[in-house]
Amino acid sequence: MAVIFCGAMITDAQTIYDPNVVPTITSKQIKELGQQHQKFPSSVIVLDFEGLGDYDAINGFYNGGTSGDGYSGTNYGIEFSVALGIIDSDAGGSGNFANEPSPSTIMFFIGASQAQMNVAAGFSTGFSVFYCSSVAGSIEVYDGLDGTGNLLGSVSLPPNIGSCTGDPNGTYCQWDPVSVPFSGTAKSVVFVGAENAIGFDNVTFGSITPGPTPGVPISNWAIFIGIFLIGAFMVVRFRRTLA
Ligand SMILES: [Ca+2]
Ligand SMILES: [Ca+2]
Ligand SMILES: [Ca+2]
Repeated sequence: MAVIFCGAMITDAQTIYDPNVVPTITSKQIKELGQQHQKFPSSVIVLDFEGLGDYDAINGFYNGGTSGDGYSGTNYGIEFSVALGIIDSDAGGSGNFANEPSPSTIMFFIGASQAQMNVAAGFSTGFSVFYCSSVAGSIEVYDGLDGTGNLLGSVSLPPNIGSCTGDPNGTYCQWDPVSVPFSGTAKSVVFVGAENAIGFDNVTFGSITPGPTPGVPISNWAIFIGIFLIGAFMVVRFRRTLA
């Protein structure tokens, strides 16, 4: 009996959705998460999944519609199927993860071994995302909707669950960036893995570099360098004036 009990505990600990956690996050708090959008460059679209509910079917959240729980995000013309949003248990949800690239919501799937994303208007250049997985997975990009047509590009995703810690709880704690460069126009992306065992965040279009993680103040550095250059220019001008 003890062995079976121990095995069950390990299994629970290694899934993204933890059924033993009772979510406490309120609808108001979920909407506030959605309003705290990361500052991404306007030339790229980043789906950070913030504003989705806990264990919430994404559906038309990014397509002018609603998620399963009735939330709405920006209308990017992107429709998801099978995929769910889930919120970190440290933020009041039921997600067993940490260090997610944009707190506190990620995308995962359950009840199937893959999830899909359709972009009816098509997209080009490339596609990138952060992932964390306890199983081998892959991402496939197709030129037809629903994973049909020609395979334009793919990337395999080795397990990377690691033995890290963070924020302060969560087994799925290591997030690696991957990109799928391709030529042509893509209309769907298929996320392949195993149910409840692979998570994604910061799905980024128009760039092969996924949206920056929090705590990387790229814009601050740009401001700092700008101030330095202006200061150096003024010193040079001042010295010339004296001369
Ligand atoms: Ca977190
Ligand atoms: Ca956590
Ligand atoms: Ca996120």
